[in-house]
Amino acid sequence: MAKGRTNQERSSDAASIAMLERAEALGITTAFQRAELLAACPIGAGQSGTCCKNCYMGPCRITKDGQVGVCGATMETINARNMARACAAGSAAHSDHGRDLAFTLLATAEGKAQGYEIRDVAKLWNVAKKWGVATEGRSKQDVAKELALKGLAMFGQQTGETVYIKHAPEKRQKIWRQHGVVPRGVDREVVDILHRTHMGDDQDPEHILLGAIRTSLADGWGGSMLATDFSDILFGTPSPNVSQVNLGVLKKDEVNILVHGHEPTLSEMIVAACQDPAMQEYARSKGAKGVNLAGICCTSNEILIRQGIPSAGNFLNQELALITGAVEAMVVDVQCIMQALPEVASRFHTKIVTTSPKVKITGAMHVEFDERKGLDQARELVKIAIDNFANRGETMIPDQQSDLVPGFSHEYINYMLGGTFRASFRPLNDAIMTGRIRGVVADVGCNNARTTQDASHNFLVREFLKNDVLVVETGCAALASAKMGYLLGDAALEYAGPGLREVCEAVGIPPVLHAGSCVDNTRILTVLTQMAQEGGLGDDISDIPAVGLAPEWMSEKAIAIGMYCAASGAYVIFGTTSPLASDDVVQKLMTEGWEEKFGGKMEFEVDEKEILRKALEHIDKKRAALKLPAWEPTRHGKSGDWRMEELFKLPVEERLEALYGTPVTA
Ligand code: BF8
Repeated sequence: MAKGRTNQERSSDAASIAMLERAEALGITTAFQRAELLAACPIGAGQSGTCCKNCYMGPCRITKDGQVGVCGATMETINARNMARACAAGSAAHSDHGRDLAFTLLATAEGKAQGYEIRDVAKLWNVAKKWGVATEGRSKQDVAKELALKGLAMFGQQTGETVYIKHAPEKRQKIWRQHGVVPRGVDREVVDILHRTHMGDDQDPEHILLGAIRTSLADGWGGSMLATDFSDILFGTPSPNVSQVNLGVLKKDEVNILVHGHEPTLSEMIVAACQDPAMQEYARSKGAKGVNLAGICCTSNEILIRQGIPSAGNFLNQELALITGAVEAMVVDVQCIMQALPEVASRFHTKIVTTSPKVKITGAMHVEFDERKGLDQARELVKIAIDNFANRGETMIPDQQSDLVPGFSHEYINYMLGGTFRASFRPLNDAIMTGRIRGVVADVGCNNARTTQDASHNFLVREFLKNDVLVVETGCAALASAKMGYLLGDAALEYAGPGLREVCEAVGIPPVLHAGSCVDNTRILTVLTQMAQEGGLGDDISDIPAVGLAPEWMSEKAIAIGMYCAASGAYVIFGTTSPLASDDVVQKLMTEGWEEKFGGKMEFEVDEKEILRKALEHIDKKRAALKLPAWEPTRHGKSGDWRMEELFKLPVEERLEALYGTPVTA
């Protein structure tokens, strides 16, 4: 990794580059420079071996073939354990987010959560049915209470199968049962992994990885799926809205509040508090024109997809947003929050406020979130920000902001394809079967300070569009595309191949769909399941011409997501770095081994052009296996909006002739 990169090598986003220049001028260090100042440990990162820290006879650094740790642990065992532990941590984080939502749903049902309500009763009824909770003749509070209690019980479920498993395609369920990976409760599975990877336990790499698969499934088809469902019940199922993204959403003359992290619970109350006319008036009394709320990371995605609250950007934008000098308060909850924030904030007037009982950061204020007084707390936080406006110094807000249309929940995708009374995945399946759409790619996951911010996401999205591949996105990947305008029809359709363009114009959707935050990757599982059940594309997720990508990944949650997607039958490719670069054995277990067992696989590939090639090759292989016509770039595209546009460019007499067939005089 190059030392002292240019700002253009650090980020492909113009707003970020402007803030990196300002950071340099002010002598502020950000993650971009820290990644250059601190080289990744080549052994820990997998480039020159591996490292085991699971007992205190070590750490044992294994750098040569045949070398083993003090206990005799091999490279393969150590790598499998490291992968499994990352998966356990990632699953714990995502699923614990789900648990908190179950507690909020319970408190809401009992009338103890101030400001919260059950906003989507239809979703409540639908989810209750999945969970075997009776609805007839019962109040929504009653149903929600039983559902919340069942949800909470699932976390500690000791035996048997968790409830979402039976909603996977039947063939998939059989595969999981055959290989003994059907998960029990997520707490049980996370503990199982921590136990079996403790010194002196499970030492067979294949067996360790099967344990990791089971844990990841407890997250993907458990805690994370619950998080998505319960969030929709409480805050509404997303549907498309128009909003804006990038640092330009900050306002020069208003109090700017940023919410950052992952959970929608407190941030939804902050949305309500900011919209309160009394708060806006209070801001005016302090010399601001109003209060402006925006988000960072997945807390941002949660309120963006549901309430259309603008986003100031993705993971690597968090410090840069503070460097504008225009943020009065950044309120954070859990996950992906850099410890550097209070230090950067100390150069300005910005207050960093931690709110989760699980997260404190030295140098930050702490206002511990309690849903029983959620709205009051949100008002208190907004007031803290407003009172801080007077302390604002010089600001520099980049101009860049782009419109986007987020909010493509699986319910909405189903509806938009079929219509209210005939919601169906038939048109999507048909478009894939005819080859108008070559396949589907889910581009998800993080930014990584060791690569150019957003560059791989955006390169891959453009290339897939050119190849008639429909793209679904979540998390920081979606925000990267949003900054480029790819979540709007026109900008993305400019790249789309003729077949994909035809379908998107007919349905009226952009070819890049923002499906939500990272826990909402479960929406993609649901879409793939429904596509398999619709018919024509096999009868399992593994049959569908689809690939999952995390080209700029960095978090343990990404590992958990990659594993549950692979175990669900998808081909998953991770970019930027490979922790298994020195270990063909474990990489083979996770590719050839898993493909044989689960029909899906997880691979690390650092070259983005290779990611593209491998993904397209896989899509074409799946098309061939389904006996679908091979994709031909010029076969489709004879219809579409462009024909109308050309028509309108004709002189009026030619237009009339084209429209009515015979020469007409205007
Ligand atoms: O959960 S994509 S950097 S913000 S981990 Fe974090 Fe990665 Fe962003 Fe959302 Ni997901």
